[in-house]
Amino acid sequence: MGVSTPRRLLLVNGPNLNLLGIREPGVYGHETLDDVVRIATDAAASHGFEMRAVQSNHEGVLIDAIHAAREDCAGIVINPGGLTHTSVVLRDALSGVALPVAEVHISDVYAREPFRHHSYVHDVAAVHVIGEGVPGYAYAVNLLVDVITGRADG
Ligand code: CA2
Repeated sequence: MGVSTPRRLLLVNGPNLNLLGIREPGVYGHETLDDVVRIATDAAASHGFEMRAVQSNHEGVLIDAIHAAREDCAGIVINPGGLTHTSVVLRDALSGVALPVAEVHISDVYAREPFRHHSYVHDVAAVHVIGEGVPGYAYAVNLLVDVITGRADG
């Protein structure tokens, strides 16, 4: 990690993840988006990193937050929601800012419908945590910090 690497991460949650804990608990569990933010923020703090969290149902808001991270974040933890499977635009934003990325999915997308098996984000992410539930966000933070600090290459 360089002397000027910011000790801050960006947590991005995509469309519909504001419904966590409210709908479809059989798929996504009972924890809410607030729980996700707290779990990820605590994991970041355990490594001396701050967390900035954004959730939006609007692709452009997510793109703007990713671009802004270039200024003051060391890496991005992202659950793109359904945009995972559709968005070249989101992939280009992540690739364009050239920060290390951790891709998180609460559910095991590979055990679900075939259209969830492809991720446009997959090969721009250094870390993948899939199907580990909400605790997966903490695992993703830990692995991403390893990448940022040079303890692992993904
Ligand atoms: O498993 C994941 O984390 C997903 O990224 C969640 C997305 C889905 O499209 C991906 O295939 C896998 C869906 C996010 C919507 O979340 C909801 C939560 C509660 C109720 C309804 C939707």
